Amino acid sequence: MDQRVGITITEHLLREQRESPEATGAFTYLLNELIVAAKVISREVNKAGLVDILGATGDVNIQEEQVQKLDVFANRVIIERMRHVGQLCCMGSEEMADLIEIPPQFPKGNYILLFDPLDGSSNIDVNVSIGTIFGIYKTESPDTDFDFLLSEVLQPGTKLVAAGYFIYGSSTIMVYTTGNGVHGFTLYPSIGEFLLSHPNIRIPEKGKIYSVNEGNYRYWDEKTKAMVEYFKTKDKETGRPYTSRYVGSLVADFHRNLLKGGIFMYPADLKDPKKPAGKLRLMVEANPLAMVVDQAGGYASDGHGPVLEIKPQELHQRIPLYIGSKKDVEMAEAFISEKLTL
Ligand code: AHM
Ligand code: MG
Repeated sequence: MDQRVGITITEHLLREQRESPEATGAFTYLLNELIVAAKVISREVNKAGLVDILGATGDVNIQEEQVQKLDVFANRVIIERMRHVGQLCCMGSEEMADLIEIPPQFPKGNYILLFDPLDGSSNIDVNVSIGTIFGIYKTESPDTDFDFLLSEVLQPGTKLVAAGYFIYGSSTIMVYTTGNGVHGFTLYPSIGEFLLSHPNIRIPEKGKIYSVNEGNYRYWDEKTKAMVEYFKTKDKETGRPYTSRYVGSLVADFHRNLLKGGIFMYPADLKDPKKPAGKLRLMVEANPLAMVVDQAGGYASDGHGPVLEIKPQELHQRIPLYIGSKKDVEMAEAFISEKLTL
């Protein structure tokens, strides 16, 4: 067993900081504050059934989806907690159309925080795991000019300095990477601390699980249909058919496949002409999880190449996503490029 199992997230961050000669402590402070925000959200998620916090507000967000009360709460907690820490030059949230500027009364720093405050919102009301996803970029020269900031935010995932997620499930778990492996921490509610429970996570090279919303089958192109048929087809040698698992919370589906192996996909579909690239967002969902999976030995693709290498065109850009065990994602790519057919 790894000797470090049980150390607190703070100690872990400090150790990483000490190993990086140019570290100033700013980043450690930033992540620590994000962890506090996640603890507040976790507490609220856990008592969601007890108070009048479930259900929709009646508003529709910029993605034209129903806004849930907990979404609004989580978004507010992160923004209010993070805007005064002094390490950020701006933030971007799935729930907000534009970048979130740091108010003039607060100091600014070099980091950019992008987040999906509460992913899997359709599962809030039914006690299924939901989560918070985050990615952190750095800019060399922070500026207050909006256009400048947006151009700094639209960096490919290869430039992420950290990424991860919190999953509010049967326990609350934080998984993160700073480019030095992937580590998971479990929140012990009685002491209010995240303790290292999953050091150096490695995703199996090939899995046995495929995760996709198969209700969209009729909206897929023939290549996508063939790929899913492939995972369902019986073949002893390649370990097929795979098992189907789909919760409908990206964080939960991703986390399971990260630990057990497999592929999660949200392909492009013809369901909504306004969303031809599928549902998931590059900056706040795909890129952070792509960095995590990459650091764990897996792979994330948009069907044509690495997600991390996509140069974003806009803050809320959507992409098709294939993510998980390397061999399974490469198999999906082979179907999309028609190198493989059924
Ligand atoms: P959200 O961020 O508004 O919750 O939407 C993203 C979620 C993902 O968590 C999940 O993978 C996907 O939407 C599920 O979509 P669908 O219900 O179409 O299968
Ligand atoms: Mg989401």
